[in-house]
Amino acid sequence: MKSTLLPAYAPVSTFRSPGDAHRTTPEQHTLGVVTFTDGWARPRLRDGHPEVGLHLAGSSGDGFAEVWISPRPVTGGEFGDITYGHDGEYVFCATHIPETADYPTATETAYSALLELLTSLGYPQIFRIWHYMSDINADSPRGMEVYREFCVGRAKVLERHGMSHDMPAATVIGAHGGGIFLYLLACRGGTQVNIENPRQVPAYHYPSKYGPKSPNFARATYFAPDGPGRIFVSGTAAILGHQTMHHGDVERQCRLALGNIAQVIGTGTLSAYDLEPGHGLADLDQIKVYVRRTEDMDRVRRICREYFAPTADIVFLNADICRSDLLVEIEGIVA
Ligand code: 3HB
Repeated sequence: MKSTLLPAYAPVSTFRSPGDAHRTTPEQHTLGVVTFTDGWARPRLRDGHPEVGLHLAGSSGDGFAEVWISPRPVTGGEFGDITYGHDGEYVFCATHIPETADYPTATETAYSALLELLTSLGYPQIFRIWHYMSDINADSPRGMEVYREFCVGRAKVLERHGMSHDMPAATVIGAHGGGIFLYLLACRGGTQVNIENPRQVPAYHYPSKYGPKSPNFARATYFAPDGPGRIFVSGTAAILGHQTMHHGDVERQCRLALGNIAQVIGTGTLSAYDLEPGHGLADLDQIKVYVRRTEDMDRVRRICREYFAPTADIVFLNADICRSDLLVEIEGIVA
C-alpha cells in the first residue's frame, strides 16, 4: 500500500534567462527563484514566492535564473530573515547573512532559525542545501578563513540538534559580494539516502588541518518521493582521500572532479546503498561548473563537453572555491 506521507512528485529546477524567471502557467507554480547575475539581492517575496539574487559572473552576459517549480499552488512567507515558499510537500527557503566580522555567530543564528522554521512548518527533512559566500578564502579579523568560520557556526548548531552526520548534499562556494546566501529544499517525508564517495574521506571526518570543525555534508543525496528518485550531487572537486590533488593543473583537477562524480553516481557506489540503477556523467543535468580563474573557463568548458549530454542545462560560473588550492568544482542533478 502506498504511504500517504510520500509526496507524489519530485521538485524540478530549470535554468532560464533572468527575464523569464517568473513565468508561470496554471500547471506550473514557482517554489523559489535564484538569480545569478552581476549584483546581489537579499531574499524577498516576489509574486508570492521567494527570490534571491547572487552575484556570480557567468559565461553569458545576462546571467541566468535557477527556478524551482511545483505543480501545486505555492504559499510564500517570511520568518525573520528567511523567505520561503511551500506547497504542502516541499519548502524552498532562502536566507542571508550580511557581511560581518563574526561569521561563526551569524551562521549559528541563521542555521538555528532555519531549523526552527522547518520544524514549525512541518518540513523537517532537508535534502539539498546551497551556500554562496563572499570572501570565502579571506581571513576574518580573528585570522581564520571565512569558510572555516562558517563551518564552526554550522557545526555548533548541528551538534546541538544531533544532526552532525545527517546532512544532505551541499554546495559552499564563493560569490562576488554580499556576505553569505543560503537556500535549501526540504520536505515532509520521502526516501532519502545520503551517499559518500568511497574514494574520499567523508567530509565529517576531515582532519583538523582543514579547520577546527569539519564540514557537514554528504557527497550526494538520493531523494525519492512516491515515484522515481533523483540524485543531488554536491559541489565536487579534485579531492582524493581528504587531499587536494593536481595543484595548479586545472585540466587534471577538472577530470578528477568529473571522475569523483562518476564514482558517486555509478553502479559500484549506489549498489552499496541498495540503490539502482547506476548512472553516468551523461545523465547529469542542472549542472553548475565553478571555475576559480577566468582564464581557465574555455578549457574547462571544452573538457566538460566531452562528458555531459549536449541537452543538459549547464552553466559556467567564475567563483572561488572552499579550498584556495582548488580550481574547479562541479555539481548537478541526476533525474
Ligand atoms: C560544505 O562545506 O558543505 C561544502 C563545501 C564544498 C562543497 C560541498 C559542500 O566545497
